[in-house]
Amino acid sequence: MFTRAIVRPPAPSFAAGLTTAGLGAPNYQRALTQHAAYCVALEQCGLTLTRLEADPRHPDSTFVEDTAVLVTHHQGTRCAEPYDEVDGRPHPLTQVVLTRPGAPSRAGEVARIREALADFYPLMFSIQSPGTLDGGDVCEAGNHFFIGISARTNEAGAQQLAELLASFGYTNSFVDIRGLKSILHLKSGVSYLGDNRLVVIDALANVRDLRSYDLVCVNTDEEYAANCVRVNDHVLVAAGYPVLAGKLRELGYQTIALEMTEFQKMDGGLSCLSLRFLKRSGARR
Ligand code: CIR
Repeated sequence: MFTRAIVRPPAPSFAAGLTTAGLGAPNYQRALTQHAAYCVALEQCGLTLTRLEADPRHPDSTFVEDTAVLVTHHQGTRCAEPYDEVDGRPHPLTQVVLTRPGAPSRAGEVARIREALADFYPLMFSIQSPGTLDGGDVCEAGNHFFIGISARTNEAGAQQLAELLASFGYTNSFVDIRGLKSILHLKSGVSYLGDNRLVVIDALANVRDLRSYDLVCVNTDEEYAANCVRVNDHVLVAAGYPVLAGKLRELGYQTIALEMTEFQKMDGGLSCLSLRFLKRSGARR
């Protein structure tokens, strides 16, 4: 369950961000419209948003997911502190790990996210040099985490996160995606839906640790849609990928389709556009 999300609209410099997509330059006005619709969808899923100001110094700063890993404890995992409360009921606790993005142009994005998260979580961990880690390479799947080793996340960064996760009571395994040219981050190709179910691209469907989950496979034509996001009772999916959307609805999920064309041009997907979490009771906001 999530109650909050941090979002940041694209800045006018958005088109100067990093990309390998080869789909042409994004249209800034359309990106703003798509981002606004994304925010409405999160609110429809019950989340209260912290909307950060756009940051033209960092063209990729709309992809806030890469700057932090938010770990929400579930029943049955060990945790150092008692469960937190929301609306008077016990709820799991969240741990925050600030990342050290693998692209030097994105390193400066973390400071603002640290500040925003400090309103909710004064205690935060950080990935240290020489480790690099992008949040898009971290896929929570129940009590287990998959950590992608990618062009952005190196082994040192993955190892640091693995040790932190172990101290929070989670298991983890690494998935090396450096040989897969079609995805930037692990979560470009894998999403966790809850209920022991993963959405995966065909190229990852044979990874041993992933196979212990129920897999919803995404065919090569719809690879971009594999980055979908379960938010409480809904699943956000990119518009224009009817096969995956149909499979999800058949499985009983309520889907919300969102236009993502301008973010796709910059290698971004749905999950990258928000940091979703559970508000701590007693938080300053
Ligand atoms: C980048 O290359 O870093 C951005 N243009 C896209 C980041 C997308 N983030 C993600 O998949 N988690």
